Amino acid sequence: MNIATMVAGRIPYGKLEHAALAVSGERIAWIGDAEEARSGARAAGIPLEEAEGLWMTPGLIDCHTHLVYGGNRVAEFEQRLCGASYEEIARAGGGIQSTVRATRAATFSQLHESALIRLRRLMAEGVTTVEIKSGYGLELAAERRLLEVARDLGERLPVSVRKTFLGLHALPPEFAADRQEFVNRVCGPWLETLAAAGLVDAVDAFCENIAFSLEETAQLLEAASGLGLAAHVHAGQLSDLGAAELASKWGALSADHLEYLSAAGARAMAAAGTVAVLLPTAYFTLRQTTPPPAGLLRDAAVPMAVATDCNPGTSPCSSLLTAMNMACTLFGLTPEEALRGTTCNAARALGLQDEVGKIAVGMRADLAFWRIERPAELCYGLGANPCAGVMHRGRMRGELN
Ligand code: DI6
Ligand code: FE
Repeated sequence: MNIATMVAGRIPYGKLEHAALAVSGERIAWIGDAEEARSGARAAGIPLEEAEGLWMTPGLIDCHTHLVYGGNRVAEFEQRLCGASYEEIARAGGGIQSTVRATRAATFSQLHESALIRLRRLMAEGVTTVEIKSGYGLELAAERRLLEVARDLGERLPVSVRKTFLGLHALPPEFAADRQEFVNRVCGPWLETLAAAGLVDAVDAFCENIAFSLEETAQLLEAASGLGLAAHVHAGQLSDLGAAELASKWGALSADHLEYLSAAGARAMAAAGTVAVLLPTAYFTLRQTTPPPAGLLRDAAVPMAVATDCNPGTSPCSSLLTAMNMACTLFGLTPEEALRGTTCNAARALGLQDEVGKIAVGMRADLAFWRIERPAELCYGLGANPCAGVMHRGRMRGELN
């Protein structure tokens, strides 16, 4: 076996306190004792990344973002503070539609430049995999541009990108008189074209009374399944339409948000293995008061993931550690659950559980190093960034700091 690097540090939650791993190519080839690794590395002349005293976790995974878009929504933020609700603004043609206008008007490089700033912030906090949704183009060319920006970011930067076609996000004004025609295009030629171009890992729909119905969402899930694509569903953010049940019925990888989730919905998710993606920074931004039923999800053994939902309207947040903090403080997750939510369970939400999200032999060597006293400190600080370094696909992004 060709060992390129070894790393020594502490692995949290019942794992090794004086651990080391060996990296071969992009993968973890061996895990064992730090002392053994040090002498082995010395004897064989293999470089050793000494992270003694630092904690090592799997590289963090942000499994739900909309980080490529044009413009911003700071004016709407002010309107909401003056009493307008998110739904009222959306119904008046603002909200998602204003970002759609700004996104359609933006060039590839403008979209790229603004997304890069947000992505770098995520990466600085130990993120090694990020899911990016389209959904602010809502016409074929603009949706394609968003997905191409997402792909390009993943090719240029040391981070793995999963691309999701959020075709059913909002109804664009040119289809106001013919919803069905819009849904047919999204689920037919647009999806087929984008998938054929290799730009779609999964689809998504905003299933909500201000957005798309259960029937419309089902049409997209059926089309995706016909093409062998995975699916996510924005479910139960503002009301319970039964979207979690629908997502489960179609074997979606995840149902996301879930502030309004019934016991039947949680049971359906458990039976289907659909991951609950919790988005506490969106809940916080909208000043919602009904948190997702974490106890119900826990009791039903539904895996819980935590993500930023990074988007200009409801979650202008590019800090996954902040989302982990709020998953604890607002939703009642334990720090260990929050960390599982951004590692192994987030990997599952993307269908990547055999690749990333765990420190184990055979998994990809995606690691984050932390200068903290104990693992719960990852969730403790607000605006603190204890990340001391990152390894992506077996290569350090820079020096440990
Ligand atoms: N749910 C959300 O929180 C975002 N999209 C969605 O389906 C909000 C999108 C926006 O307001 O721009
Ligand atoms: Fe979202």
